[in-house]
Amino acid sequence: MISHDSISSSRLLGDPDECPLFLSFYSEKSNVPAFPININIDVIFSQDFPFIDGDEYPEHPTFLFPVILINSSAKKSIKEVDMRKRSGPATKIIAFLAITLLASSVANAALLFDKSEYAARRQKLMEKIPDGIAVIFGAQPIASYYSYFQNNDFFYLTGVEIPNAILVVDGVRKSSLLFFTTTEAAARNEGIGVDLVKNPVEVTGVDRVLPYEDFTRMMTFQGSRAKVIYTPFYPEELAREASTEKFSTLQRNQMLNFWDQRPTREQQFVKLLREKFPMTEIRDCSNFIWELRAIKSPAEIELMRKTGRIGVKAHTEMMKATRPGMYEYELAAVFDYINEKEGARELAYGVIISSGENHPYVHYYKHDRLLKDGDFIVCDAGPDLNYYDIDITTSFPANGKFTPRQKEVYEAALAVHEASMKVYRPGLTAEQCRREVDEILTKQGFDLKKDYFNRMRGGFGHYVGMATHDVTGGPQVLKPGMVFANEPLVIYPAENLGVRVEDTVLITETGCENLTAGIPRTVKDIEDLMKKPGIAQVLKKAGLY
Ligand SMILES: [Mn+2]
Repeated sequence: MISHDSISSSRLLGDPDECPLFLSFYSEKSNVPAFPININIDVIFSQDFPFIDGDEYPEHPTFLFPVILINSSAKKSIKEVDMRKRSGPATKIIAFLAITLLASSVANAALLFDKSEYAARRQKLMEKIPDGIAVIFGAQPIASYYSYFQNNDFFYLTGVEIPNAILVVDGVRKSSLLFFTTTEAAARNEGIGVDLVKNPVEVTGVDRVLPYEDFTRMMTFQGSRAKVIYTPFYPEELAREASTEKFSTLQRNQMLNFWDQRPTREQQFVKLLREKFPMTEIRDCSNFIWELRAIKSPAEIELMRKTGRIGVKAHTEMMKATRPGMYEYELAAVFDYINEKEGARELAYGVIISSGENHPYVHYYKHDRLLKDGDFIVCDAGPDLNYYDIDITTSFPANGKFTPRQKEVYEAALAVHEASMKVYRPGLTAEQCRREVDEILTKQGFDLKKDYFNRMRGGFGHYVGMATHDVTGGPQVLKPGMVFANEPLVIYPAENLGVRVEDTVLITETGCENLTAGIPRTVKDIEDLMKKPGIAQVLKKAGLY
């Protein structure tokens, strides 16, 4: 195996102007731990390498190279290789051997959860569709420089991150079929476990795995015989999206826009199904999947606890680092840094910071204000760890010291938040929750006639899970396994003051659990925390920034 250094040096091969994609591949893949050497060729292109056939480099190649290997002692420059020539059979054999070598040297990433978890979810979906089949598309390859992100419903049912995969759940025969076509090396490029590609039935626990191309044949046969074909009518939910909100946005701006009128991908599929299978009923199954997603399993809860702990740490460090004279985006950067350092590679949503005149705008993503002495900050930010989100909001003074008015409003919000935590339990409705919260506040001596208590009552916020605004709406009646936001909020635009205290809460068998416990929340705790030097102050002291 060659070292990182020799991989780096191989980047020097070739002319960047002649071969930009090739070089970008290397700069992206320089963290690959090992490449096989001692293969008696300098460069191997797979047959799918996009610009082998093209006269120009494609701007957005969808499938990038299964294999490129460079002998560490290669003398030949890349530009000497005829890139337009397809690999011959001998090269393919060597490429295959190389892939096998590569595969054996890499630990295979398993699914996020045990395969039995996904089987149980598909089983529950089968029970909801006893009269038909459900067809669920995975996300397409992305046309941007982000890494691939599976859509939440597909990932929920399969744990599979392969682009352009299709899941068919058969409620009549009680079986699951997965369709995809990829290569081991393409999977490696996406960071997908090689074992998943080599032994997909074994790894995923579905009954059969077929090439993507066989989907049409299956539909020709099965589609016309099925009494009902179910498919999600709502748009697929990708990173930082919520399906129902996405639907409303697309409806307003695309489907009902006179100069656009394009259907969504899902609508187009429904239309095709209705045209091709006129005797078959086509029904929505979005809600069936969302009903399942609303109740979290023990494995999901464990992951969300971990995600919650990361969010707590990131919020605490961000608060600690805040001082007047900093820009809000510096706070966002601290959040982002701690989040990623702790292993959460994504944010659940762009960091929201409202301060000054921005308090009324509860989804202000630009975080571009320069913080002044006396400003009050509302920061809504959460990690996404392995497709699971956490929603947290902290409210604190930029200078680390509450004014009497900030303290008064903040403590009212905190009281509603804490009283809610005392009453959340299975069987509770939002109205009951409000009544019981009022009782607790009265007993604590709060005057409920105060304006802020009228604006801010106990209750339940939105669900939280794979999306921050998970599935549709929020709970009506609490059930064990539900996860939602406890987020009392009050805003006084004329005073440049807004307050929100938000944690992500799990309903247990007997009550609730704060998945984001541990954030300094009392006025004293926040003021004490902000007296300490945060990351920004430590960097400054060290002469950096
Ligand atoms: Mn929220």
